[in-house]
Amino acid sequence: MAGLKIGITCYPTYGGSGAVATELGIALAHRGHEIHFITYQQPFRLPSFLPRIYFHEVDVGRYPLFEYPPYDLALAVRMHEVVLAHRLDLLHVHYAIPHATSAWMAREMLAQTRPDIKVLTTLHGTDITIVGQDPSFHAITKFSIEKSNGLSAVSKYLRDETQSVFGCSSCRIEVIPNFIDPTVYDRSRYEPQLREQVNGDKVLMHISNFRAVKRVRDVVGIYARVAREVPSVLVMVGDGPERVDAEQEARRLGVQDRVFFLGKLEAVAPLLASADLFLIPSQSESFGLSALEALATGVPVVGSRAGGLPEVVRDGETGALCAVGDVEAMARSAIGFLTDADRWRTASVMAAADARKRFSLDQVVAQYEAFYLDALDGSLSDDQ
Ligand code: GMT
Repeated sequence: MAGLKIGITCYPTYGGSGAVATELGIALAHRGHEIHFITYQQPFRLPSFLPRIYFHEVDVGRYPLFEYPPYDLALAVRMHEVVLAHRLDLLHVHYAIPHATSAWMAREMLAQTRPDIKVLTTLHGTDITIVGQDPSFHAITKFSIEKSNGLSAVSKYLRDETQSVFGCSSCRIEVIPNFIDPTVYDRSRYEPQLREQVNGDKVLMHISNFRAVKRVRDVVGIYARVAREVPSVLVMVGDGPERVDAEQEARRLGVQDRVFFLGKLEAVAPLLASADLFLIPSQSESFGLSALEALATGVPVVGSRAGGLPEVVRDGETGALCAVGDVEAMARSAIGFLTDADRWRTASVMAAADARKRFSLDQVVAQYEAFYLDALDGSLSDDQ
């Protein structure tokens, strides 16, 4: 297909939606498209230079009157400017709030000069399941997603949830899952450095932004139960509001010397290659990108049967899913994998193969290209 000029807006900070948006932009640029990231900071997974990739910083400015500087307006103005200056074909925003609203404003401002510009929104999770349902944001989220020229969600669960909570059962929402680069999430590529440091103990791992929804205290609780039966360590990657709680829980349960908090790391694939089990006991998870990255690296996943996780983890095969908060059951499942080498090996091989079969970069990026073409052909609902 001919190269498109695409504006991508996402949260540039540590998190799944920013990671997906950035890796999508990089993959699209490899396929000949021109990508313009429009956001307030260089996205965390974006290298400093790549051909056909540009970064446009949104400057909110400061004025003493503003207790809350209006980022959504500054973003709309920057989108408007970049569309005109670089003749973009479309704006693809990740995470509805406030990106879909800013893109709608930019499109309104372009009504005379670029009436053909399209706005596509990818829903990632808490923009629908938590923040979008807050009374302060519900109406504007519903309005903005309905005004998008195309909508995608990262799982069937999130599509159904969007249609139900926003009462738009007829909204057309494409399900385009998150993806992995199989050459990056490949166990055989990395030296098992971490493993050498733990003297043969099993390595349990958790990676997240440590928000309440991740239930990081449960991660520590599961590990403490496992540690009673299996010589092991827990490696916690990431940072966020609940990190202090998790550290306290480790002290309370007496496992603080075996729990390592590494903070935010950019490249997680080499670390995952040293892991034996990944823990994700979230309250809600629209997809669970970190779980997919673990599976692709051959790491079985134990977590909660919540949201879109059952679409990613094959319960009983590539991992085990239990009721939210059932720390005992998750610990038993974890011990089951860690104490049965044949079972672990079968799950590990199947996890890597299944992730490649269903969530490989090439096939998912092709789905996004089809999504773009569909919108540009005007065949998606043009409810403006
Ligand atoms: O919704 C969030 O908490 C933020 C977002 C992020 O930027 O990390 O996470 C969501 O998007 C990811 C990428 O699509 C999904 O893998 C996560 O499951 C989803 N988080 C939740 O639904 C809690």
